[in-house]
Amino acid sequence: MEGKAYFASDFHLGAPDLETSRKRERIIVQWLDEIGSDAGSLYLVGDVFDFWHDYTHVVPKGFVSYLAKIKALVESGVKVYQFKGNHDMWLYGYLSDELGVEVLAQPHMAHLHGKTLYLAHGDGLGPGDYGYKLVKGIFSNKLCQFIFRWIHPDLGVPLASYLSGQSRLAESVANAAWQGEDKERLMVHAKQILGKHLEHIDYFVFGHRHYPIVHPIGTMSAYVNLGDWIGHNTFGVLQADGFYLKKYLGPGKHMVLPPTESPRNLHQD
Ligand SMILES: [Mn+2]
Repeated sequence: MEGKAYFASDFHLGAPDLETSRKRERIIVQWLDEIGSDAGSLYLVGDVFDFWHDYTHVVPKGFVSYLAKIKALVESGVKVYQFKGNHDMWLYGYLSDELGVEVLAQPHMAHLHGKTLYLAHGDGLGPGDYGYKLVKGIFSNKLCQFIFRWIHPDLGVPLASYLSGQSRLAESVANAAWQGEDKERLMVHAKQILGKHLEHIDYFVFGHRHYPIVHPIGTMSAYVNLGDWIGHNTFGVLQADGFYLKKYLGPGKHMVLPPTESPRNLHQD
């Protein structure tokens, strides 16, 4: 039997401080432990780390129980994918070499349980957002990456973590409420892809937005945002009878979030 496919994003491990992050890491590891029993694949849809940089000989401190759990899942036969997010785009090879995770930088199509999925972290997709697209261009620039690599980690990591926190705060203010179907960039992006893609797509699954929702596109497709593990602890699961967005409530407990016709503001609960 085909194992279930699980989806989660935006753990932002490391933020806003070590103590808070460790508490969140424990909950995430507990959840990973539970899904290990029936998972065939796990898609980590970006911003797993609030900041990450692969140096040639140095690994950023922290996240040991999380990294060990991911390695254990891979070794038990779960296929683990991790998208680069806007906070952790500097993954060069550590996660793939050391943990056996497949790192993805571009939108990815998956065929699972008879469904077709379009997956992406979501940063820089859709109309507008030119300021961010410029910043992403700079961070993706080989010369800038080369220069950052030569800043001592004791200086470079706190500096980048600070900038990462600033950008996360700016995003969370801008993203507080649902903008409406025609203004939500990832929703617009999904509709554009659906319009020009030859193959039917059942689910568009993104992170980045930190707003958990399943919202229909026409009658045959849906936009899914996985939310985050800062305030929502939400995840997706695709199994034989369809896709569910769920909220993890603690050991052994989760609830299904119903698909919406008109989005409710989950930030209030
Ligand atoms: Mn994020």
